[in-house]
Amino acid sequence: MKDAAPQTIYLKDYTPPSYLVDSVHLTFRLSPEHTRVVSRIEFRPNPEAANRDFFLHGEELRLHSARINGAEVTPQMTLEGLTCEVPDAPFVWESDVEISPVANTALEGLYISNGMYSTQCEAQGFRKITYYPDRPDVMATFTVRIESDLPVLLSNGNPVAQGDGFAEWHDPWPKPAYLFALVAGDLINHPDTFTTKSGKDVELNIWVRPGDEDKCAFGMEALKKSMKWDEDVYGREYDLDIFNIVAVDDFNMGAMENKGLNIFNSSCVLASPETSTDANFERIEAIIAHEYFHNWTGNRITCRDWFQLCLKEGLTVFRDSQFTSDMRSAPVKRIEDVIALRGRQFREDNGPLAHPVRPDSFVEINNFYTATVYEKGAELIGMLKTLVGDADYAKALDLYFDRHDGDAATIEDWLKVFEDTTGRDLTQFKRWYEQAGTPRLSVSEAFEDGTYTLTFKQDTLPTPGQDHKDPRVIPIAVGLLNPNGDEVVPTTILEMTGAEQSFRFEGLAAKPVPSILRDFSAPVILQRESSDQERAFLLAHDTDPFNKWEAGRALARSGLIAMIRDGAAPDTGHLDALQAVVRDDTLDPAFRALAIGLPSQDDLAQTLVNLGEVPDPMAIWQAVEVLKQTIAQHMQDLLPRIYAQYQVDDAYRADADQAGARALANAALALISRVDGGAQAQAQYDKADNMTQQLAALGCLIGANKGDKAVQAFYEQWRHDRLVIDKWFSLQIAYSDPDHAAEIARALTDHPDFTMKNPNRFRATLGALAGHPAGFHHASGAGYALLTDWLLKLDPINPQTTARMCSAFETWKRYDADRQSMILAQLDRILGQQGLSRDTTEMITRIRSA
Ligand code: 0A1
Ligand code: ZN
Repeated sequence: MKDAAPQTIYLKDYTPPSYLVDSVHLTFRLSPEHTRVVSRIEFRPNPEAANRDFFLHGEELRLHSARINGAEVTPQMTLEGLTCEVPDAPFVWESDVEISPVANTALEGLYISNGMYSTQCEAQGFRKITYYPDRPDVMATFTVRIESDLPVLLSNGNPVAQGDGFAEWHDPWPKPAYLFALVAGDLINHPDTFTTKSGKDVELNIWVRPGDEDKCAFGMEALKKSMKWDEDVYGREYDLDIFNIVAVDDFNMGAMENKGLNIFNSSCVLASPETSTDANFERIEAIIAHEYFHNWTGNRITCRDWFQLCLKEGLTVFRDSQFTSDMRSAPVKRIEDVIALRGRQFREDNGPLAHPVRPDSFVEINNFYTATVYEKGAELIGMLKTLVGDADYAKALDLYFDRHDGDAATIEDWLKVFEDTTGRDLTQFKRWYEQAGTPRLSVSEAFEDGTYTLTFKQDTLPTPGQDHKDPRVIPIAVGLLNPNGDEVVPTTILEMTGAEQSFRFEGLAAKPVPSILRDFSAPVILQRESSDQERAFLLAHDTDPFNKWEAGRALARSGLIAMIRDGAAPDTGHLDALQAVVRDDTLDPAFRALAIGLPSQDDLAQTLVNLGEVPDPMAIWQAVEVLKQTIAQHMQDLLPRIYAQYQVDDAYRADADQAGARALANAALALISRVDGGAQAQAQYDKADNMTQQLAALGCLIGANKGDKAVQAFYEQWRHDRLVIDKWFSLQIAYSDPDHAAEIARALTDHPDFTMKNPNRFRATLGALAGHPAGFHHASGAGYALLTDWLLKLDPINPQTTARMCSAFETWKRYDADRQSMILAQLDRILGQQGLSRDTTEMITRIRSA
């Protein structure tokens, strides 16, 4: 049956399930076109439920037979599942359904990727496997039998039996259906073991397609480190005999935390120095940790309903950030996280797709796996921790695990744990979960008789469906510096609760320079009139690494804005301050590499909007080009020295130290290429033995218009490696000049290696175009048209990936009338497509209604 008419689901309408499930037995007879799924499910009436309506979700299923307590029944089929008369007492439901994994291009439910069977059930994919109450508050133990000739047959939990053509698995931990997984294929494992702190041996495996077995070692180390870290820091031990990870090539997202059987997009687990960059290694380590940490925050304690998604995602992102900070450099991780937060979440919060961290309605839940739920959700946990302090945070988490183990919980449950631990009232804090939009925090200061006063005002612009905003509690970390650069007041947390509030610091000899929002203590936009002189002072003297970086960023931003708005020349004051940081050997090279980076073009566009201007993407691009060119010339003597100094002689290691050195050397190389015409980049390309150096050099060569030969050579070298070829697709677009970006992207979609069926390849190509602001927003409209053409082609095949990419259009209101009308025409073209998916319809409708 086809999709039901789009329906909005509201948090306020939540009702408990009518029937609960005690156990599930599934038998899969795998076949590409005619897989049979036989289920035996023990139901019992839920004493907490208000009614006895029996409904099972089911989509794209062929029902062969159904039985209740052994007697054949004929259910009534509805658009989204089935209903049936059932006893008002515990009963056994059995069904036999047929599905076609090979026809499943949406990659939700059971599908086939490169000859292997794989599943994706979050959020609502299980209903494409069998009839079931597919909601996270129905938790059950699962026993699974897989029948297939394929050599490797995996499911959740522990293996219980295995023989010729079958395997059986039992998961003793009750779980919702979204955590179900099954994998079958001709796979090779990279095995290891881990002994938990209480002495239990756990078998670990990473399963990959033949040929990829040399790319598992790093992921395995990351897994073991994650297991140890969760024991050491959160006291959480693993709870099964086996932990399996599988790499699959066709996957809509990064990875999935299925109980005991994590399934990964191969790009998020496979790694080798020759094929992966340092950034890839860092990301893989973080995602492996993220999925592993879900075992407690997500699986043992899950979400009552999908509105509570941030309960597991915000907390798990926060935990994986803590892990990365501990494994690598905490300041560098914080800066990277804030760059990502501003780039994706602030952008979302500021446009038509803005929604609260806990949304109160949705049409398609897959559209809410957003930067707001994930990244802002994690910021809220960080703020809570700052407000209650480390010791109470640890106590509250222990209570959370104690009190809610085995539950499908809510944000109310989460906050109550903190209230009970600390005696605090978190009513105001809860607004962070309920109100969309990024608060703007403006600051003014006064100094009199040794007393320094900071006055803050907060306000949040209206967002869709929310005109009025109440003040939120904001932890503002502040330090004060003396005019000579010494710190006179170390980091102090100011707790702002009102719309306007002042804080006093007494006994100061001179008017201090404030360092505000240290370590980015709250996800707000700080608005403070400040001079470039003061920014340069903080860049030189701030003891808080985040704010030191932030000062440099603010300097670059103000210089760029003056160039874009007033045609000003690049500010050499800024360049001298920057040069001092780049030269400072006492600073972490990774930090210095971040300090040379400029604000993104999207950040500059938004800054201009905040100043009441209409941004011109081409003018922004040109200003950035001019500034980079000027920096390159200004630092002409320094950069080759830095480049030489930070060459790594030791054998490649993917650790933070080596990665930092390579990042700084590559940042220098990018600038050097602007003055030497790419000579140094060519030399690096020719001798590179790792992807970090090879790819950076290739980018420089393309940027210097010297890339043709290397682009060709790179393809020949790597044509057998799909993950590297994804990079090849992206890079050519990312480094293209704006006048040709759409044309280059279009030509790449004609390349024989382009396929829209693989989400990674689609994102590498069309996502790269959407990520090139001056190319995508080119005045010709060619970028808009090309993306739309492909969204329309992809939607019937893979709605989820189509819908996610629609956010490329979310900033349309920023731009001039011509661009707006070109975008609107494309949005209408999308909405006009017959049979457009619910996912894409919701996204475009929300974007359009801005
Ligand atoms: N829960 C996973 C992400 C994920 C979400 C949805 C998916 O399909 C719609 C797939 C994966 C995580 O946070 O890693
Ligand atoms: Zn997650």
